[in-house]
Order: sequence, then C-alpha cells, then structure tokens
Amino acid sequence: MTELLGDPATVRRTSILDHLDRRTPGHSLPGVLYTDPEVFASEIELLWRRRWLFVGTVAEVPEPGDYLTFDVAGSSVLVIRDDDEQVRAFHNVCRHRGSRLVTAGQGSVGNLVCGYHSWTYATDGSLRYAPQLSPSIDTTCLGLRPVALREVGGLLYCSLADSPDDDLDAVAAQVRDYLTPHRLDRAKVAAQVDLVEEGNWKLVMENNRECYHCEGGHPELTCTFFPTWGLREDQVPERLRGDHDRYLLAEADLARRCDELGIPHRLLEDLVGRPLGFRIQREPLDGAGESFSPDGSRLVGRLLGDLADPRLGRCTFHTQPNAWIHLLADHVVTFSVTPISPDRTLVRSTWLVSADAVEGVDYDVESLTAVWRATNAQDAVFVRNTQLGVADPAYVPGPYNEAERQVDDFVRWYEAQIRSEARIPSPRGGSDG
Ligand code: 3BY
Ligand code: FES
Ligand code: FE
Repeated sequence: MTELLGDPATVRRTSILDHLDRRTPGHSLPGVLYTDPEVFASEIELLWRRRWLFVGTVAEVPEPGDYLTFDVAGSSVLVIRDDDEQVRAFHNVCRHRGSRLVTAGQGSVGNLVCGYHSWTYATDGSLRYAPQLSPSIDTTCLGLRPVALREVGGLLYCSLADSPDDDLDAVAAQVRDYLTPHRLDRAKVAAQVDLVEEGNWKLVMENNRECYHCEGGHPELTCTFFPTWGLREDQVPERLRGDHDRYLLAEADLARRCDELGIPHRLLEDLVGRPLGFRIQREPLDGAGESFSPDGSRLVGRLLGDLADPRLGRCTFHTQPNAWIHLLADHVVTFSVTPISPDRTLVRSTWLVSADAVEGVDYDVESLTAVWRATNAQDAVFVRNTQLGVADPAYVPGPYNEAERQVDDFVRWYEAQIRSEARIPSPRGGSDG
C-alpha cells in the first residue's frame, strides 16, 4: 500500500516505481504496468506531458488557417499555420471561460472563433475581438497559450512541458538530411486512418519495435518488408537465409544509389539513453525495391520532391515514445500513437504523396493504403490478444530474444525516463535498468 499522506502525484510515483523495481531485466513488463489506472496516470504526468511527441506533418496544414488537433494526456493541442506561413501550436482552450475552441480534428479558418461567446483569435493566437469586453481589460494578455512545437524535415513534434528539453534539436541536426529529400513541404495528404486499438500504448509500441511476428503475421507487408528486420547477421535463422541473402544484395545496391545521389542511408541509433530516443536508417525493400506493393513497384507515378530514382527503399525513422515513419521515393506513411486509457490507444496512419500527384491518375488510394491497412488490422489483433493475456492473473513476464532487441530498448527507455522524471535512481545502479 502506498502512503495515504502527501500529494496524489507522490503516491502515483511511488507505486509505478515499486512496479518497475520488481521488473526482471530482459523480460516483458509486469502485467500491472499495462492495466493499472494509477500507472497510466503517472505515465501521462511523467512521460506524455514532458517528452516530445510526434503530432503530424507540415503537409497536413499546407495553407494559412489550416489546422489539426492532437489530443493527448488530457490536453488538446491546436496546430495551425498562421497568416505568415509559420506553423504554431496552442492549447485548444478559450481564454474566456475555457471552452474547447475548435472541436473538429482538422479544418481551415480565417480566424479562430469560439463557439460559446464568439471570442475571436487570429491564426497567430492573439485575441482579436471579444464582444462587449470592458475596455479596461488588456486583450494583449489574452492570446491563446502556446505549446512548444518544432519541425524536423516536415515532421512536427510538440511538447506539453513548461520548459521542454532541447533533445529534439539535437536529434533534428542528425536526421534532417535523411528526411529532407522527401520534401514533405511539397507533399499532400492522400489518406488518413484512425484506428483505436484495444491495448495499452506500450503494447502498441512494443509490437511495432519487432518483426519477430512479421513472418507469419504480415503476409502483405512481407512482400516487400524483409522479415529479418532487426536481426544481426549471426541471428538469421536458416529458413530465412534466402530472404536475408536477397536483403544483403539489395542493401548493397541501395547504398550505392544513395551514395551517388548524396542521400544518407547509414544506421543512426540512440534508442535508450536520451529523452527523444530515436533510430533512423534507409533500408531496401524486397521485389522491385520501390514501394509497399505486392511486387515492390511504385504506387505513385509522381515521385516526391525532386527525386528521380524510385528505387530508394524505405527510410525508417522511429522516435520514442510515439512514432514510426517510413519515407519512400513515391510516398511517406507516418504513424502516431496516443494513449486514451490503460487499455485503449489511438494509432493514426497518414499517407503523403507529392502535392502534384493526381488521384486516379498517379495513384489510387485503395492500393496506396492496402498494405498498411492490412498490417495495422493484424497488429491490432496481436495487441488486443496481448492485452487480454497480460491482464490475466496467470501472466508471468517472459524473456525477450535477440529479434526483440528494440522492444527491450523501448522498455529500457521507458524505465529510464520514468525514473529520471521521478528523480529516483534505479536500485540496480544504472539509469536504464
Ligand atoms: O513499422 C515498423 O517500423 C516496424 C518494423 C518491423 C515491424 N514493424 C512493421
Ligand atoms: Fe470562449 Fe466564452 S468560453 S468565448
Ligand atoms: Fe506488426
């Protein structure tokens, strides 16, 4: 039993750390960490309100007045392109009596008008008009409250922290050149799908961080996604040797193409030891090597930006705690994860193509989205079944294998961040367990 005195945050922090203390390193997490509302509340406070979160891309707000909303951790963040073309973020809370300002997930406005008493804000957040407001009230102090927002290669990250760490800038400096050839500033949204998965957000992320389940679990994805993803050379099982030999040839070909074009491709990875754990690498795709299609050939006739070579595989960018993004020559697909409750998680998938690509001529939404819609549906079943299992009193954490190294990395990142925010060192000595 945690202490009854003290502030509620202290009680919650104590209990999540108790559970982490009981974790066996190299094993999946204790069930309580996936089910307990107090643990979930601690995660919201210690992680989700303090870390950089992937919210979307500049392609989702292409014109002045275009906005999207991102709801996480009890907050709603309004991301809007202002009249000077700058993308900004604000709390989606009216400065009068607090009504939600915009209620749609996305849209376009001239000004932001509150539906309650019509307080009206410019796209830069300043209060422009408030009916019958006393002239003695200083409206310059009543602009929308800003939320920290950063862009890296067209990807938008926000932080709800009062003083966000500067790790996003450090990571951006390393990964920007991988992302910019895809010119997200000249892309448009071809499709967006929200899927609520019936599992804890960590199960969604853990499932994404391994391809141990890909061989049997993702028949559409493995037409082009090599199932030996994440394995070291000496870990490739005999039955996947043929796939892996093709991978090695394709990897050498891709490296040569990228080097000729001056596009970076080598692995950069720091998934555990920093606030914005990340991994980026350009990797080959199977078959024609161009896109996520049954035979690997491109799904969009018009390539992104100024790219001329369709055979650039996939540049995959992972950031902790909530994103995986694949950048191909013909399209980009982004995934953001947001927790809803201990056992429900939103996964938003967004497909981006060149702004010049014409639907029905250069691409077909059905075929563009087919592989990841199928893959997401398969992953949602894995996540739901795992949530049911870890909530069962019979569940005992099991060991990760080598193919699950990045699951272990994610879990070690999670533990290290919780401990550092709670400012209590690990009883095992290290900061990452
Ligand atoms: O989308 C991803 O990045 C991961 C990698 C392997 C499994 N999953 C598809
Ligand atoms: Fe927004 Fe009154 S709460 S105008
Ligand atoms: Fe999967």
